[in-house]
Amino acid sequence: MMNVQRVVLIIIVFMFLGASGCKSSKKFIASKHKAGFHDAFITCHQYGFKPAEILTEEEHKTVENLLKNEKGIGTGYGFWISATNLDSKQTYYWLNSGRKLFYTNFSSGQPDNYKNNENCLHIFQISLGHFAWNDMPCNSHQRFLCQYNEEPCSTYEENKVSLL
Ligand SMILES: [Ca+2]
Repeated sequence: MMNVQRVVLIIIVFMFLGASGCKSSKKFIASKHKAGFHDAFITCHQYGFKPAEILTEEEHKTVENLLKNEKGIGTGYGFWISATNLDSKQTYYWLNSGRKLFYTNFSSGQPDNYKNNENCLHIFQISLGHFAWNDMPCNSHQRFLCQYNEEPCSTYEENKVSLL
């Protein structure tokens, strides 16, 4: 009987945790300051985040909604995402996971490797509220995106977000 009560209690606790939404979910944040591609992503790690990887159309829309609310960004304004083709095969991959790009959302005519000097990707505003990807020189200074898994039962990440 004691064991049955214990099992019921455990089930109730798990139901409560599930109902309260204590599941991690991927979140994106935009830096306030600008940096070169590699410095940008070192900064993500230094703050306990990971470089942002946009893996699906849904995630692209999530980023778009985040950036729409950024003040003072005009057409052409960009944020580093963590893809580069600085590898021996010159194929684009995500810096953090090493995965090749499957989903992409390039602007028309991009990537063009302009002047044979563009090996890092950013997302930029092509028209009001709409964003697309483009390759840029890795040493150009841009704002950048990091990601983290939100743990709704903790305020730790929210506290860090204000520092970036
Ligand atoms: Ca380009």
